Amino acid sequence: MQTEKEDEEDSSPEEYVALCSFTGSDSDQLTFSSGDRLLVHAKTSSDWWWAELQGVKGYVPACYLQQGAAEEEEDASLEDPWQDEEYFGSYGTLRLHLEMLSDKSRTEAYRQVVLSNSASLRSKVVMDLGCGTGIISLFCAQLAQPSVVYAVEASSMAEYTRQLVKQNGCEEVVTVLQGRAEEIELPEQVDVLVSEWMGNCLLFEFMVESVLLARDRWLREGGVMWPSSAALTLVPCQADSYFAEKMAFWERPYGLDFTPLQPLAQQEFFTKPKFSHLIEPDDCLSTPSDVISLDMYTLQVKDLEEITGQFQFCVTKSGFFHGFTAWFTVYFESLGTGGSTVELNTGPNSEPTHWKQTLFMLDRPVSVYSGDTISGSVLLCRNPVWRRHMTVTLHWKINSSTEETDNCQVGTKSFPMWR
Ligand code: GJV
Repeated sequence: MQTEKEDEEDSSPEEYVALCSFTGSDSDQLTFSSGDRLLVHAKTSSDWWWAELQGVKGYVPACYLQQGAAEEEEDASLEDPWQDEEYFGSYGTLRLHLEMLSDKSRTEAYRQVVLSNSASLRSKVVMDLGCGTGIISLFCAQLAQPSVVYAVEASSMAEYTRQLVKQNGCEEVVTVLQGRAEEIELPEQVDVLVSEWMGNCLLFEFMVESVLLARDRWLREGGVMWPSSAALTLVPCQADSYFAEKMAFWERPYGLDFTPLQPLAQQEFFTKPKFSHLIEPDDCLSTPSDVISLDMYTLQVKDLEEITGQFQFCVTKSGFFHGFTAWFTVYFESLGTGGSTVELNTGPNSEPTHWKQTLFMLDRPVSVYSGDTISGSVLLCRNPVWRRHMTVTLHWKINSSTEETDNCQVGTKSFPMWR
C-alpha cells in the first residue's frame, strides 16, 4: 500500500454522505444536514468519528453516515433516482398484485369505503391513482354510480386492467389511462382521489409523492382524498425469538463458542429494519402510541424530506426491550356529511395485512421494568439521492423507576431502508 501521509490523522479521509440531519450539542461536534458530504478523518470510536464539513472539523455520530457519496451520485446520474424501470417493472408482473389482492383486510377496507359512500359517490368523478389490476375502480363501478373513474396505472399491467374492466362490463364508467400520474392529462378535475399508496413503515417507496402531486393538479376545491389521513404507530417491544434465532444462536452452537461472530450478526441482521415482522400483542412492553400523523389535504412534498415524531412510553410489562415495532393506520373520511370514517389498521390488534409490521432491533437488549419510561423521538429522513428510500433514526432514553432513581440510559440508532 502506497498512500501519502500528510499526518497521522489524515492518512486518507473517506467520503461519507449524511443519512439525516444532526445538530451538534457540543462545540466539538459538527452540525450537518441530510445529504451533506463529509470527509471522515478518523474513526475514533464505533459511535463517534472525527470528520470535516466545508473546512470545519468535529465529531459526528457514525450511525448517521453512509459510505460512498461519490459512487452513489454517479450511480444516481446513470440510474434513475426513482428506479422507475425496476419499480414499474415489478408491478408489471402478477406477484405483487396477487399479494395485494390476497390481502383481505386491505382490499376489503377499500371495498368498505366505496360501499359506505355509495350514495355520495353518485355522479362523482373519481381518480384511482396506481390502480394496478383496477380493483378499487371496479368496486366503484359495481357498488356505486360515479359518472367516471379514471384508473391511472404506469406499469404494463394497465393493458390487462383495460381487459378486466371490459370483461366485467365496467367500460362505460372506468377509463384506464396508462402512464405516470405525474404526466397523464385528464379532461376534468376530480371529486375524489383514491389510492393505495402506503408502503412499509407507511412511507417507503414514496408513492405518496405522486398522490400529493396529483392532488394539487387534479383534485377540485373541496374534493375528497382517500385515505384522508395516516398515522405511524410505535411500540417498544420484545423480540425474543428473532433475537434468539439471529444473535443468541452464536453463543453455544453444538457446544462451541461462536460469539466472535456476534458483531457480524449484529451488522448483518440488525442494521436494517426487519420487514414482515408479526408482533404478538404480548410482545408490546407498553401501550402503542401514534408518533406521526399526516393530513393528506395539507401535506406537502417538501414535508416528506424529514418527518419527526416524539414518544413517551410507560412500560407496562417487565421484560427485554429488544427494539421498536412500527405500523400504520389510514383513515377514510366520509364523502357525505355525517357518515362514518373507515379505518385500515395494520397493527397487531387487527387482522394481519401483507405489510405486517416493521421491527427495529437495538444493538443489545435492555431489561426494563413495569413503571420505567422510554421517551425519545423518531426521524424519517428521505434519502437525498434515492427518492424511494429513507432512513429511520430512533433516539431513546430509559428512565428507571426502581432502585437508583437517577439510573438512565440513552441510545440512538439509524436504520437505512434500504439506502
Ligand atoms: N403513476 C401511476 N401508477 C403508479 C404510480 C404513479 N406515479 N406509482 C405507483 N403506481 N401501496 N406501495 C402503481 C404501480 O405500478 C402499482 O401498480 C401500484 O401503483 C402500486 C400500489 C401498491 N403500492 C403500494
